Amino acid sequence: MIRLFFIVPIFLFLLSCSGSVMEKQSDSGKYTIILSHKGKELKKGRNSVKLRIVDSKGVRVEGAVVELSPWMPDMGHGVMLIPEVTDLKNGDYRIENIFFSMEGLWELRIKILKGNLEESAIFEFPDIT
Ligand SMILES: [Cu+2]
Repeated sequence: MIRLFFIVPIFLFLLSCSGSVMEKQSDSGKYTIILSHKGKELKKGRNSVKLRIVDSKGVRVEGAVVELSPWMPDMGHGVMLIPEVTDLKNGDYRIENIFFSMEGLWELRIKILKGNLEESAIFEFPDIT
């Protein structure tokens, strides 16, 4: 029983180290966005991620309109391909066809629209290869 108290934190720590789970507050702090993906890192080419969106009370944000766009800040460009968003319900959203066209620093710029609230967040990926 005691062993679980050690194993669970170590597991979560390893998970966050491998880059497969990232967490960000939206600009106003109203939402927390948890981004996860399979495998260790996002790569040049097409990628998929899952977003979980929760509000400040920890309630999952269901039925939002989620938009995501890859952006390369150093060169001031995005990509032509528009990522595909699927609402998985329960505050989870799957995003496919996230295309990084070249190596380097990329941002994933996220917009979340629900009711008359528009929140945004940026996840950074410094070393896409
Ligand atoms: Cu570029």
